[in-house]
Amino acid sequence: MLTIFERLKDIALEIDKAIKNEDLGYSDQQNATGDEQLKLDVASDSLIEHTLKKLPLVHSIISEEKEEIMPVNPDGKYTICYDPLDGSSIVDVNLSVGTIFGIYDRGNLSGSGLRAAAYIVYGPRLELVVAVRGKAPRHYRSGARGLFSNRSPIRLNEKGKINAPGGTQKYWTPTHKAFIDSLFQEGYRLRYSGGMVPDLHQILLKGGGLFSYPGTQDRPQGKLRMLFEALPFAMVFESAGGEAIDDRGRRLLDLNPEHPHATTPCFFGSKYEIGKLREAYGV
Ligand code: FDP
Repeated sequence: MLTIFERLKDIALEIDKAIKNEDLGYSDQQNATGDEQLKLDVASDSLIEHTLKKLPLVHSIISEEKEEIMPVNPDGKYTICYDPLDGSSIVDVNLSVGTIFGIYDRGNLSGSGLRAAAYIVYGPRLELVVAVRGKAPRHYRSGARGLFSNRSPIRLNEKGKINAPGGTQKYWTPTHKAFIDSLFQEGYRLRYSGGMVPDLHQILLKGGGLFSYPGTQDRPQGKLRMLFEALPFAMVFESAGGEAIDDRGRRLLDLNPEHPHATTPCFFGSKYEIGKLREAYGV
């Protein structure tokens, strides 16, 4: 696993360079779900693919940008699912974006098969967070002490102060709207950039809070993809002492996606906020 994490640092540096220096416009391609792709999406995707394909441990890879699973090495142990550039709708306005990785046992693309998770934040500084089952996530940041100096592990407090509510508000259910309002009434502050990686990263580093992307009238199964987004972050939150559940109160890490691009309503937070959510939703 350490070999894989080392390569993620190389990937972080290369994509960061591309974000800072290359064309931010659209390509003439669409991804697996029909979204227009940025040139940066395409470039990040192929960079990650080429880097991961060189690792003997990797059995196969799946990109959020592609439909198919790509075989790499028949003797490899892991299938790596990745979202090469999450938050691409805000990269043109110079907000932070990220890359997410879920490292699964080969042949077991589900919460129980997830062995490790990682994400990169491309912000004013370059950051990498890695989590393996049962250990507090480790956080690396570029800076004076080195490109990725080791920092203290991430631990969430019992209760936070941030509320990051995703999804189109006019399509929220009355239950969800009442719940989000109740957090604001309690004094929670709105922090939502529209990029899953920086929004969740902020909650993790500031000690807690809630990020929600519920099922809505227009998207009953939510927007965020299980293999590439929701499950990797569920592992990071649980390893940091928080929780990650769906709208039926199930741990995200207990879910089995029906297909690689399946989405799920999802909620990530510290214990207190997830407890409040369970009460409000009755789950
Ligand atoms: P984007 O479409 O820009 O790639 O992955 C999807 C995502 O961004 C997340 O990063 C983000 O949290 C979410 O969509 C934002 O969706 P809304 O605009 O519906 O809030």
